[in-house]
Amino acid sequence: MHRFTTTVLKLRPLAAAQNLPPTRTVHPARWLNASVVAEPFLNGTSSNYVEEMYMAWLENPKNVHKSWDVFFRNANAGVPPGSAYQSPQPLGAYPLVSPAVHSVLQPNMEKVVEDHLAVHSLIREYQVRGHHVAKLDPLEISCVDFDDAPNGGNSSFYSVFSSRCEQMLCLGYYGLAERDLDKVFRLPKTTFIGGDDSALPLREIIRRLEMAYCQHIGVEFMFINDLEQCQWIRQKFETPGVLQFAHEEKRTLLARMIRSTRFEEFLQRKWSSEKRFGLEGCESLIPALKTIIDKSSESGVESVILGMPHRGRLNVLANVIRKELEQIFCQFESKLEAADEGSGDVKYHLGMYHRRMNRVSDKAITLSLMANPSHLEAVDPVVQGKTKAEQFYLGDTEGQKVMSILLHGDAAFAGQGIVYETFHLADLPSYTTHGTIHVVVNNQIGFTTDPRMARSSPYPTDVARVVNAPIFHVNADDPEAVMYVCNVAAEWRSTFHKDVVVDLVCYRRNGHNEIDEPMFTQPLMYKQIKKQKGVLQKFAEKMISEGVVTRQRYEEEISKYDRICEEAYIRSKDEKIMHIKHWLDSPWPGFFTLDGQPRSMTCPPTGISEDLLVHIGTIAASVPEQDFTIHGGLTRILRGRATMVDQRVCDWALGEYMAFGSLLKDGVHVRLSGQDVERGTFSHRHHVLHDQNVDKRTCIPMNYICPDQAPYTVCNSSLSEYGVLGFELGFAMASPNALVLWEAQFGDFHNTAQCIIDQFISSGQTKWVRQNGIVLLLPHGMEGMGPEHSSARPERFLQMCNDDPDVLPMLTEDFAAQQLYDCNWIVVNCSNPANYFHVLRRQILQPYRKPLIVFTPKSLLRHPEAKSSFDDMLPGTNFLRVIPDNGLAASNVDNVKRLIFCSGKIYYELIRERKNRGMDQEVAVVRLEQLSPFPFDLVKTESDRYANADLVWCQEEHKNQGYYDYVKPRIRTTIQRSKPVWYAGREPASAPATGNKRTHLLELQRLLDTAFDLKAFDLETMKPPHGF
Ligand SMILES: Cc1ncc(C[n+]2csc(CCOP(=O)(O)OP(=O)(O)O)c2C)c(N)n1
Ligand SMILES: [Mg+2]
Repeated sequence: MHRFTTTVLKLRPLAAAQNLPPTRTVHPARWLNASVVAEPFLNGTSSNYVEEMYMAWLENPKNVHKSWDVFFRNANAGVPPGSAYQSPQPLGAYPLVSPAVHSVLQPNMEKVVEDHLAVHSLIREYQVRGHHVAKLDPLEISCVDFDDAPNGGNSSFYSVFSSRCEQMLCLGYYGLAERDLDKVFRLPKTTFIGGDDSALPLREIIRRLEMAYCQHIGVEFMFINDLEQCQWIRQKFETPGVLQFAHEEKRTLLARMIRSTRFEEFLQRKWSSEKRFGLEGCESLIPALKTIIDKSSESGVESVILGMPHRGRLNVLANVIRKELEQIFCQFESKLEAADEGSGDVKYHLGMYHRRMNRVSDKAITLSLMANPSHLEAVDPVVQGKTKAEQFYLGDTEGQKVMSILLHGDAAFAGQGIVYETFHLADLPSYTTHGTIHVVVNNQIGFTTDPRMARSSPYPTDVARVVNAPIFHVNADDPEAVMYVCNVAAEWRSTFHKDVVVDLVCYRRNGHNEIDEPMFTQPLMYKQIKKQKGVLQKFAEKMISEGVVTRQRYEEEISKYDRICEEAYIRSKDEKIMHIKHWLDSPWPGFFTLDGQPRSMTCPPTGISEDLLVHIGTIAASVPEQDFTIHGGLTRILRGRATMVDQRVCDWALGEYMAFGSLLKDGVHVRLSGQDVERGTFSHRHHVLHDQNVDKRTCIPMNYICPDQAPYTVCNSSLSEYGVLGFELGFAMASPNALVLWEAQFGDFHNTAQCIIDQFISSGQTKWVRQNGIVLLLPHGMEGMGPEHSSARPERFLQMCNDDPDVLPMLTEDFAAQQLYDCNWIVVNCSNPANYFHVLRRQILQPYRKPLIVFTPKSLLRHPEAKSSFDDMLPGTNFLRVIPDNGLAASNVDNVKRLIFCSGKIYYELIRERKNRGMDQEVAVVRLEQLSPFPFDLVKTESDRYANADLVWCQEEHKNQGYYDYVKPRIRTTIQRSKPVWYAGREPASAPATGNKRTHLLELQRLLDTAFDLKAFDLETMKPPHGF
């Protein structure tokens, strides 16, 4: 941690620190009248001080010293500059300076002002930088020098504290001297150290500042721009006596420390060779969390959603969430049989949901700990999304009922970018959760790496400064200080509804896990740790010496908790089966049957009535608010929509409108989030209309479908994929009755959210038995836009699908539904608006939830042929997993020489080329709209139908990309390997697309040539890339 030198060096004014002569800032005198301002001695920073005096004088002349009274009277009466000041009365009458000093000082008003200013600066310096010298580190080691480089390498490893008050030299930096210590100074309004006193001797001022800012709590807050918030914090930490607790509170704290400490010791005794990522060295985390929860419950919070990493997770489950101990202990038993699917790694990854009474507030509270992957901090945005959703469904617009707590390790908090991305959601209207409490287990190490090598900022918490969150550093070896800070953090959240950070500065008694040897890499630190008395022992001794508990009572408490653990341990032996469903963090009551099955296995038809299509289409073409001026270009777009409704057709945007509008009408909340989604990256959507004359006046026609509809949320997000996708995933987790969609600006950018896709979306259900119906809209297509704006990387999504390429499933009647139920996610590329409409509706109407990946079009958004008739959306119609050829080829199947399977936009290039070549009878083109789960049944029907044709997979993507590697083995399995599956497409490449338009068109023509060259795959003449 810090290099703790002395206040002498640390709290000197910055100018002195830089070896520059002290400078004075000139502030404009804001409210002083002109003749006061013109006084020659009131230059520089003294004007601040005088302003304060002047305000006090205005209130009541008696508020200031007689000399100031005379001065202000004269100045106000217009006495010329330099003459308003008159020497004060003999010093004996001067109330602010102690009599001993008065007798020796000559009246010198300028010196008085300067001394006051110096004292004010000193106070401010403590407020700004007191945390630099606070005794935060239980180990008293250091590696950061605040005034030099962030990770000062020249610092001594161990440092010595010395009492600031004795180091009077520091006063020299402020122009004060030891003889000033007993002078009395008026306190500025920006401090609360005086309590009821408005003036104090300098010695006492320093003592109180030391108590407030330089003990076990380091308060970092002066960067906050809001004066009220700064005042609030100053009051919480400066008011004399704030850190005093009643005996009852101390006893509760001790009991919590006992549980936290003895729980780890119990695990260590029973399973000494098991990893558990114990909390030893930071046992006060448990009372910290409990304090936050108690205080929040008192202020009305009913649901707390927690996200946390490995460190102390078992302890949190046991002592905060209150999972039955036997359920935890039995996880160490390797013979447990799994009752349901799931990765089985319960201890460190599964979540928990528990509703119980809070004993302190006497109110019910729900605690959920979110399941999370090993990927540190990845759960942060997911927690935020779920919190937001719960707030949304409860109508909790201020976050008074639902809140989140995020726990972090010091290395991960500083190192992982997702922390920053999550912080930036904190104040955005559609993403704010109205304040998160962050708790950092700052054990000053990450695995084997110490902070000097792991971060460039002095604290691991500096990232929080971007959102003006106050940061409370606290020595975790002082449970009372921890409790105090946590109380303030919870109060801060309930007062300001903003983020706050509690930095528990602690140590890690063992290695990264209990079987790691830390001395290999941190020998000095661990020599120190070995000498360190346990925090419970230290705290208990303090409590006993203060008479809070007797030693006997303390020992009884310990034996009582040990007995509880022992009894649970015996019961845990009876647990033979593990029910992962008991570890769900987000149950969906009523959605499944009692034993967790879907209520049915079929999906009703997804079409809607003509009337509804017309109604929604009309809304989509209208401006439902009075006197609302829209842009002329938009008027044309809306007129176009009205024409489409008249002609009974939909383009892509209208098809989406129909899906959203019809679900909203049925009470299903729809939330669409992502970068620029309101208008749509390609300017096709326009879900939010902007009045051209009135700033910020907007209208969302989708919220005018019908009076009792569900609300529609459409929100442009921050420019973050990882954070926002994680957030929407969390939002979708809260309820199955919502269509939650995240759209990438271009599909290419989804990979900055890869962790959410890999760890949560593709594998979440398998690992954590938790379904999720999130929809990813990924604009995709080779359109000559270069390697960064062309591919949503279908190959990657398909590679993660769980269906077996080599096994032809039983093609039973409910095959399609069963397949959907069994899959880990659904991957589609719809070639027309009707199919997009159906697949979105199916997402909600099917009786289970699966993530849906949609490769969405760009140029097809406006392609005249990529429109759908209302007929394809009426009752009885459905999503088409495969769209057969319906042209000349289909009516004369025996003459068809080639069957081309394809997916997405290439279909339109293929049929254009086929027409140009006059090959409509010879070549059939069949579209795979649902790529995964693979429609074995329908592919079989199509390949059987064209028995004389050879089979080609055609794609516009490069051969090692797109769909080829996924579809080829599955088509081969479907046709029982009776024929080759030829390839027509771009050659393998490392980048997804060329940036050269000419090359792009050339490549396209070449692949079309291959697709329609009926001799291309003659074995004798064939060239390599098309091999089967
Ligand atoms: C994203 C990610 N990278 C790497 C790891 C491997 N890893 C597990 S714990 C750990 C150290 C974490 O240090 P810190 O955040 O300080 O937590 P601590 O273990 O000290 O409590 C690392 C690097 C991981 N789990 N996640
Ligand atoms: Mg750490």
